[in-house]
Amino acid sequence: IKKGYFSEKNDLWPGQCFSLEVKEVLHHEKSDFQDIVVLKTKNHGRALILDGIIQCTEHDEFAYQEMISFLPLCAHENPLKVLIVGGGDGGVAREVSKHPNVREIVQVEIDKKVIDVSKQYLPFMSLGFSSPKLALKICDGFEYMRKHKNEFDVIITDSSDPIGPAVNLFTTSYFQLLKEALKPNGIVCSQAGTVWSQLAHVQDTLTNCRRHFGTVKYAVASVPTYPTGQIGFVIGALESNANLDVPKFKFSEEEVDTLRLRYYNEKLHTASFVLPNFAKKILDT
Ligand code: AAT
Repeated sequence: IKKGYFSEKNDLWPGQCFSLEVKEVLHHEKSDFQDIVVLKTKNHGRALILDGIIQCTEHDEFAYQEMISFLPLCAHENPLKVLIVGGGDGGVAREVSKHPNVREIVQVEIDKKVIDVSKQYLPFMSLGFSSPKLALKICDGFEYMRKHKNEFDVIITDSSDPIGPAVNLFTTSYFQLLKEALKPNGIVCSQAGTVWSQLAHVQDTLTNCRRHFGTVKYAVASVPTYPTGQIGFVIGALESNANLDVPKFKFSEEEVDTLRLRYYNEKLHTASFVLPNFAKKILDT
């Protein structure tokens, strides 16, 4: 990557790519798991790129981190213990620690280098790691799930796309392990890609989740620097007919201000489950 434009080319979104104008390459290294780049961009602040795919940019990361965190947390009656799989930039830990009921957060990230790089270059994300509620583990999320049963109220999989180290985190067996790691009334939420260029992949992930969970839905968020400007989440509850789209916990207007919620609100929670017809047709059971 040089000065000029960084272009996010990948077969997951064939024939198109999003580009960011680069002011400076702040960091570039190869870890044991992936290629890690931090850019200073012209208009989007700093950006973290793993294996050529944009993980977050400073200016719009809040949309993704808030939605992947508060959709499952607020759909749950009382989320005391939360597991985050992935999320090496710290953004999801930052958001989860804002929920007043959460007492304990465990985070499992495979690549320590992503954490180190985020601490050095993305302090607005990595501040999540300083939460006193957080216990951070460096290991593969899939392996971790094998050893933990009946332990968590909410599990958030903030994973990279299904290539490289994250490939197992979208499979049926992963959702089975998630189910076993949950306490009764538990809820899971996973990064699940966009309906515009990956509808079949979104459908597969939903199908894999539906094999093990009683209620499974897909919710959308608008993130301009993710492919097609849209990303979605697969949300599953153990119980059937769970009302995932009606938040059980509501932030007061004061909390929205003091906790700096810039995207998530109660109406948006419900609205994010409403899908356009072409996607609804494929993704609803
Ligand atoms: N917070 C938004 C950014 C991400 S980060 C995805 C994280 O998942 C990375 O830190 C990566 O190292 C970690 N990861 C990948 N595989 C595993 C695994 N098997 N176990 C634990 N952690 C893992 C998501 C960006 C979404 C991009 C959408 N196009």
